[in-house]
Amino acid sequence: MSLSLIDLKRIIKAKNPNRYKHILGTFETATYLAKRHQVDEYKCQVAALLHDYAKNEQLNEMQELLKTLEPDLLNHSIELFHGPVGAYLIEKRFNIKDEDILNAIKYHVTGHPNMNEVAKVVYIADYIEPGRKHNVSIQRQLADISLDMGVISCSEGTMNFLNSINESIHPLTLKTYQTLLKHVG
Ligand code: DGI
Ligand code: FE
Ligand code: FE
Ligand code: FE
Repeated sequence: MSLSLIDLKRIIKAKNPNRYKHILGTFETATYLAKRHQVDEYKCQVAALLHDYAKNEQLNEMQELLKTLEPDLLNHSIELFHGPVGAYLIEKRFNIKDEDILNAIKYHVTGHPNMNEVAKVVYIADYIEPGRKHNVSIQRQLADISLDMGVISCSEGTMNFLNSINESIHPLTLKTYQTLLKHVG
């Protein structure tokens, strides 16, 4: 892969100026977690920089893409759209074929029961990066000990939040939580 992190940062800053601080925070946290848990640092960094790439895409354009990519998602919250749409656009526009990177982006909102270590790093980093206003100290502590426990705690936090605002939980969010909980036993 030939994309440098510096080029990627420039591209992302121009495309998502209002999200850039959050994206840099996610990048720094992903770098830290990758080192800490010996996960491929470059893949985590690229996925972290690109994870919210589709966040400011037009809703109707995302819906149009999802009709072929993932029609079932159209029955769920629009908040979930930018994961799969982002992965699709990144493959097309940057010619990134690495499945670890693409899956980390695709599943960064809901998680996935079979997510690998790169996806876990990005999922957690997105939730605990320094700019997050809500209390994430438990998630930070657990992610330091184990990526599985970090994911469990982040998905639990997300589900609590969704319950508090009466928002429905996507099956993948629940399945991620349940499956990883079984793993750590
Ligand atoms: O894009 P970000 O704001 O950085 O964070 P994100 O992509 O992790 O989450 C975006 C939103 O999606 C957040 O407000 C919570 C929401 N979300 C996460 N999982 C679910 C969900 N919304 C619903 N309805 N169901 C879910 O399972
Ligand atoms: Fe996101
Ligand atoms: Fe998230
Ligand atoms: Fe994010």
